[in-house]
Amino acid sequence: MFLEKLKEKDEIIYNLIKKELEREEFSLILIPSENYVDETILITQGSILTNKYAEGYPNRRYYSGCRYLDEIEEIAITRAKELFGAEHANVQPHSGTNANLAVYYAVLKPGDKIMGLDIAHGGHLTHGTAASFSGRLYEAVTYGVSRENELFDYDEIERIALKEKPKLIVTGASSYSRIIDFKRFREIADKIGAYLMVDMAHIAGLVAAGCHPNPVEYAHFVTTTTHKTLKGPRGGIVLCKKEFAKAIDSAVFPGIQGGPLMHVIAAKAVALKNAMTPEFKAYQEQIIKNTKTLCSEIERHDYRIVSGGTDTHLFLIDLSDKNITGKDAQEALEESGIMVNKNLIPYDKRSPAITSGIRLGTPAVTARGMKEEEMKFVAQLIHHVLSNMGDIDLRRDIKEKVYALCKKFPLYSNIFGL
Ligand code: DSN
Repeated sequence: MFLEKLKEKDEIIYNLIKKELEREEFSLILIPSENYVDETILITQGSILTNKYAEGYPNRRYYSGCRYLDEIEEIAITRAKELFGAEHANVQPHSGTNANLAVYYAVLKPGDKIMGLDIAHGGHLTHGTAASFSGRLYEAVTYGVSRENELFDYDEIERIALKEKPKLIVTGASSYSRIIDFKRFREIADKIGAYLMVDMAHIAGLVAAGCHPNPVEYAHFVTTTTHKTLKGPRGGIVLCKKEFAKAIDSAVFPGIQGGPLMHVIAAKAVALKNAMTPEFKAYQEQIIKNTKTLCSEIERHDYRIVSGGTDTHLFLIDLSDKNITGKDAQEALEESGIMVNKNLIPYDKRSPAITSGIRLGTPAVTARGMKEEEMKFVAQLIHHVLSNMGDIDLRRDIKEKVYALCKKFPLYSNIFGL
C-alpha cells in the first residue's frame, strides 16, 4: 500500500526500488557482509519513529516528548547487553565506522598509535588505513597474516606490538575466514598496557549464536554493525566494560554524532530480540554448514582457497593461477546473477580496484532457506562462469538457472507481490 502511494508521488524512485527488489529477489547474494531483513525490521525502520529528535540518552534528552523513545532505547541497550554479555552498550552509532570512530575518540588523542589488521590481509578501512580518518588522525601500524598459511601468527603479532607499543590494538576482520583467538590478543595487549578493541561486525550473528568465541569477555571495547550476520537494520553498536561507559557515551553523543536514528534503534532492538531465538541459532549454524560446503565444492573444482578453508560465514578464492582478476570475475558473475565481491588476497600483487581474489559468504542465501544441496549447485554455476570467461551467452543461461533457483526460495515475493 505504501509503495503504491510512493508510485503516485515519485514514480522514478518507486521504479528504482522495484528494480532493486527484483534484483535482490532473483540474484544469488554471496557478498558476506550483506543480508536480507524480514518484514518486522522493514516495518520498524520505516515507522514514524523517523520523525523524532532525541539527542541525548534515555531520561537525559535535549528534546521534549521522548518518553516512548526512552523506553525503546532502554530495551535495545538491555537486549544488546544480554545477548553479548556486555556490561555497557551504546546503540546509537549510525554505522560500524562510527562505532569504531567513537572508541578511538573516547580513549585516544590525535597522533596516538593504533595497531590493526592490514586491509590487504582482511582488515577494515577504519583499522588504520591511510585513506580513512583512522590512518590520518592516528599513527597506524599494521599486522598481517602469515605468508605460509595465511593465518594470524600470534607470535609475530606480539612481536610487532612489543616493538611498536600502540595505545590500542584492533582486531576483527572483513575477510579473514578463521576463528580469532581473542584471549591471545588480550594477553598481547596486556603486555604493553594497550586497549583491545574487537570489531566483530562480520561475525556478530555467529557470536550471538555461540558459533564463534565471544570477544566481549576479553576486549575493552567491542564494536559491531547490526546488518551483517546479525540480520538487523544498517547501523552500529559499541559494547564495553562499565568503566568506559561514560567515555563511550560522550564520544558517540555529542562527540561524533547528533540526533540518534530512533527508527533504526527500534529496529536494532527487534533484531537483537530475534537473535536470542532458537531459530536464529539454527540459522547461524546453517550459515557455517553452507559456507563450508560452498567452499569445499569450489575447492573440488580446483580453485585455491585462501588459508585452505573457512570456520565462518565467508571465504576467499585466489584466482591468480586462473589468470582472471577479481574485478573480471565479479563482473562475469554479476552478469550471471551471482553477486560476490572482488577482494585483495594476502600479499596480492594487484591493486584494490582490480585484485586477485573474490570474497564469498552465505548469510543471505541461507536466510532464504538454501542448504548444502543448493550450495553444491551454486558452486557448479560459479565454476561454469569462471571457466568460460569469454562465453557471454553462457552467462545468460546461468542467469536463468539462478532465477529458477531463487524462485524456489522466495524472499519478498509474498509481501510485495512480485
Ligand atoms: N563494507 C563491509 C564489508 O563488506 O565487509 C565492511 O564494513
